Amino acid sequence: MSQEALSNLLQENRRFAPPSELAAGANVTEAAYAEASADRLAFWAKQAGRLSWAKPWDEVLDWSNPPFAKWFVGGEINIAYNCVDRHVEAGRGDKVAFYWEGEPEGDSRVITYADLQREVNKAANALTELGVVKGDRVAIYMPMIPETAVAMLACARLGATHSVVFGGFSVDALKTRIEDAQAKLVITADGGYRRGAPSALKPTVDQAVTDTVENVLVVRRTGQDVDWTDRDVWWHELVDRQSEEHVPEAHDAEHPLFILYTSGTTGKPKGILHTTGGYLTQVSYTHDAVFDHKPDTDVYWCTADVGWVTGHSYIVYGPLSNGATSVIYEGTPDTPHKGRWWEIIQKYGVTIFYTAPTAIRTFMKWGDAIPAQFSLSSIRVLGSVGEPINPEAYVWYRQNIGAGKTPIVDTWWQTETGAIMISPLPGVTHGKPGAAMRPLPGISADVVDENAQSVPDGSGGFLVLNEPWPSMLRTIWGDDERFVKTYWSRWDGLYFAGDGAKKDEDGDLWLLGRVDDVMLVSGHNISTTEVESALVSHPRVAEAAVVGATDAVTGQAIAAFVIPRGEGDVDVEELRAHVAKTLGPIAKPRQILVVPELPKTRSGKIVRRILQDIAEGREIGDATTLADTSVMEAIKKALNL
Ligand code: 6R9
Repeated sequence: MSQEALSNLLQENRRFAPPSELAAGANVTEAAYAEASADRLAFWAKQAGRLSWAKPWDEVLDWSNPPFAKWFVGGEINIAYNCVDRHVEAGRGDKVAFYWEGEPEGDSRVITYADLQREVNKAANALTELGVVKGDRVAIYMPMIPETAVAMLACARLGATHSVVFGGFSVDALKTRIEDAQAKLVITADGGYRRGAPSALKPTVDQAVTDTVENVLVVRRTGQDVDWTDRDVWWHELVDRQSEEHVPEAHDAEHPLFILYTSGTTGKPKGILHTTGGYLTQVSYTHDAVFDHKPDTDVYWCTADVGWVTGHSYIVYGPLSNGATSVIYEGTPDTPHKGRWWEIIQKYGVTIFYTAPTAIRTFMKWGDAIPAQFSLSSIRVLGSVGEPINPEAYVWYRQNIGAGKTPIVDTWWQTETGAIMISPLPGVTHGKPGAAMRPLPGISADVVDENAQSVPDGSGGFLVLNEPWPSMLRTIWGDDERFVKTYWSRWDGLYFAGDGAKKDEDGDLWLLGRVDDVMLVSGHNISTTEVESALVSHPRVAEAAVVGATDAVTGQAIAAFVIPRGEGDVDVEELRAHVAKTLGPIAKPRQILVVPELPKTRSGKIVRRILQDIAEGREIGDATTLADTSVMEAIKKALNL
């Protein structure tokens, strides 16, 4: 990206005030911002007090060796105890922890906190019998079933560091992750249900295990045939016969809790390391504050896969630390019909719903009539995560899922940040479609120019975090140097998130996508996000992905891929004119290609590299991290490639 700040082309003036009832009873009020900025460390110490510590900390933050932070120094805590046992001890053992909904209809389970305690204890005893001890690494390659959360909590209880690998990843992806973490155990299942059929997992593990792996622990989920070796152990044979008692040991606040790999655009995946006390403090606080979670009345559903950081922080650790009742769904949103998610919301009376813009745009494409068939009146807070939410998708979500009145929290954060960093508070903030708004209380962020100078309101630049935060990544597993180089070396003392952002006239923040994706057209920086949002604001466009393609005249030219909404042919000239009208002639795409699907990762992020290959007429590169590799065939067919 050049010296010039990111463009600021999009005009979006709609505003939504928090509903007065929600504002009146909100967990967090405006006062929290002032309280936190008066004494940030005292604020976080107070939030850490939400948890039950075996030994209090001596110091809130040790930042004497930046960027290597230590939070709650000297404190000791057990995460599984905080997420499970403590609720049972407080007399809430009968409260539902998880309503689990399998993909095959009628296949559901209800798991109370007392059930969860028994299962986690048995699993911890089973892992101990397999020789897993504190400090070992355990890889988890699972479908979305309750045993996945149980396995994570059992590791946390023992102090074994888990590395969850998304169940859609290939042999190579799993193997490099097992190797890098030197996992001693892999926990998997025979398979899981996806799109109406069992989908195997165990054969991938069989090919991916390396020398360090002593055992593979296998949950029987689908009952499909699996190959078996001496190394393999059935979960039901080992775990079911264990004692239901297990005494949790307290772990140091900085004990490694988990490694989660992010692929990045180049090179070997980065093992993002999160530790114990600070991580749980911030996921617990943010789950309470951002979703206004009320443990006695709310039914919470985060639709993420547990292989994504959102699943770690907002399906497992955040909600359980707050004694939440959550829904977990195993399968895809269109099985056996396109209203499955809304049917689940109706069935369980979901009150807080957290999903990704990619899913929202898919539902827009499927049409308003589908959610309209279900009662969604229980919903009182909606959330979004994973990429900037296009204003049009925001308004559709509010209108069709939120009955035109439910606040939407657009939550910006990363695998690296561990927990939500920038978001509206549903009882405080006036929502603006497309804006993540302000850093949360206790969090400090800014938008800076090339020289690390804070930009004025109304301008764009680079999003940075300028104070350490409790759930920050501690390093890249085994590679401190890469940690410093990747995140902390661009400007002294600032964490560079890799995202572009702008401050509007009120000083509120709008995320503009990864800076690597910013296009340079005739000397102007144009954000892919803004052009995509302009396209999605046209009634005939459901989804759009934009890339900069090399162009002899303009340096880069805008190439857009759109998925149509509604029936009939799409007039691409009309779409080009619409973008020119919305953002200005400079942002008019050189070409627009109509496609049935877009290449995406599991967390819904568009893999622009692949689209760039198409736009520049190259052979299509590595597609192994796509959520669904068949998408590429559909695109090639539509474009006659
Ligand atoms: C939680 C998660 C991180 C990247 C991040 C940014 C994008 C996530 C966003 C958002 C705009 C939001 N991102 N949430 N951009 N608005 N509300 O997604 O983690 O998979 O590591 O991705 O996702 O580009 O830098 P991760």
